Formats: sequence, C-alpha cells, structure tokens
Amino acid sequence: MGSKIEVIQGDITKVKADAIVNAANTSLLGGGGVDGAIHRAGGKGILEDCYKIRERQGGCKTGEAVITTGGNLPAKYVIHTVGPVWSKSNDQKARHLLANAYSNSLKVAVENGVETIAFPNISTGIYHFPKSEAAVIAVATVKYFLNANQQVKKVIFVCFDDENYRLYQSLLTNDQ
Ligand code: AR6
Repeated sequence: MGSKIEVIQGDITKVKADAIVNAANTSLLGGGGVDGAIHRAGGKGILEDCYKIRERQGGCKTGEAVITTGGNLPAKYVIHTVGPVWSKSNDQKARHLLANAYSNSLKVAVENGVETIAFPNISTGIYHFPKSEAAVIAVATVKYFLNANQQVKKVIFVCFDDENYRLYQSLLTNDQ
C-alpha cells in the first residue's frame, strides 16, 4: 500500500488535488504570501465566496477553516484556514492553534467529500512560526487524523522554500 503522505517542493497554486489549503487571515480578504498567490491564480470566484462567508459568519477565527470554490485553479476547492501569529510569550497557545488549523482543514475536507488535499506550511512565513516546530506539529496532526479517518486518501505537503522541504523530508523519510 502506498503512503498517504507526500512531500513536494513548489507552488501550491499549480497542484491538482481535490482541495488546496490557504494560509489566510481572519478577514478572508486576501493578503501576501501563499494567500496572495492563491487569489491571483484562482481569480475573483474565490473572493466572491469569501465575501459570502463573511456575511454569514464574519470571517474565520484563528485555528478554524472554511471552504470556497477553487475558481480557475486546478484544485476544485480552496480550504482557507488561519494559522496563529507566532508568539514566544504564548507559545503553547500558538502550537495548539496551529494543530487546530490542520485538523479543522481536514474536517472541512471530509465534510465536502475531499479525498486529496494539499497543505502549504501554514504560519511559517509572514506569521513567523518556527519552521522546525511547525513541521513537527503539521506531520503529527495529519498522521493522527489519517489514522482515525479513512476518507482522505492523500495529503500533500507543498513546501515552497528549501528549509521547509528538507524538514518535511527528514520527518517523513523511513517513517511511514
Ligand atoms: N505555494 C506554496 N507555498 C507558498 C507559496 C506558494 N505559492 N507562497 C508562499 N508559500 P505565508 P503565514 C509559503 O506568509 O505565515 C498572508 O498575508 C511560504 O514560504 O503565506 O501563515 C495572509 O493573508 C511559507 O512557508 O503565510 C496572512 O495575513 C508558507 O507558505 C499571513 O500572510 C506560509 O507563509 C499568513 O501568514
């Protein structure tokens, strides 16, 4: 049986999966980093869905997740989650919220029939979460979820920078 977890290096907007995850902010109105790239590549359909979600529930809280169309992307859906801003003085809370961002994204995926899902390295850019700790949390949370849930067939970690790619490779090599 092949592994359910894959690691690649590249641009998540090019990934063909049922859903890709966006590292958004609580406003859901776009921003820099991977969020900016997804909105640019996906077109206005994504933002229109985000506005509808804002009308319904006023954005997305940190650690939670919502789903929109994938617009012009190869992915059918975008699952927008909000990772924590790293805080050294409140590091336990940040770790907990980062795990929630991964698990709630997977929960939304299952609710929408998603079988293949790609994650960026949430919070490790503009939000400054230490990359090594974030990778450990991401991998542990995804593995825990996959053990308990059979619907999701494939999780792809899409690493943009070399450091994250190396970290994920070393965490997942010989380990599945
Ligand atoms: N594909 C995959 N990964 C990418 C891409 C891409 N095209 N572009 C950047 N990354 P960040 P955050 C990586 O800053 O830290 C936004 O303004 C990047 O190298 O995008 O969660 C939002 O609106 C890094 O490893 O997200 C929020 O305000 C990872 O994606 C805020 O940034 C996450 O970096 C969220 O900050």
